Amino acid sequence: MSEPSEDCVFCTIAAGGIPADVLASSEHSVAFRDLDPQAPTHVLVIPRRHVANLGELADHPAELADAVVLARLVATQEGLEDGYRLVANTGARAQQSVFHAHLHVLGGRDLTWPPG
Ligand code: D5M
Repeated sequence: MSEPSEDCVFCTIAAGGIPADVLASSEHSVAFRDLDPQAPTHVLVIPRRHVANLGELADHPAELADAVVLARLVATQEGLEDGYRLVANTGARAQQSVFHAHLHVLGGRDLTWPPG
């Protein structure tokens, strides 16, 4: 599960194999704009490591922390100091559609609660 997968679109983005609007990167993580934005700012932060979801990334705490730090950097770069949301859909029932761990960074509008 942790090997890069040719079949995984986010592994391919992390390897530079397909274009993405990359905003920032770090030792363990890459941040790029979501193709289907749900807010004025909608960025995905992914670990370079292929794991299925954020819960699995918690087995690698330094990499989990690296992703959160990169998400905070992106939020700052995007001017989201008034508020932003980090979302990690985990599992099919939570509408996860890409099974490579990722954090959604959402902001730039008033976000409602609860989510659907
Ligand atoms: O979110 C998966 C997200 O990934 C969804 O918002 C679309 C986005 N996506 C899928 N393919 C790409 C590429 N190639 N570039 C940018 N964004 C992409 P989930 O939480 O799994 O539903």
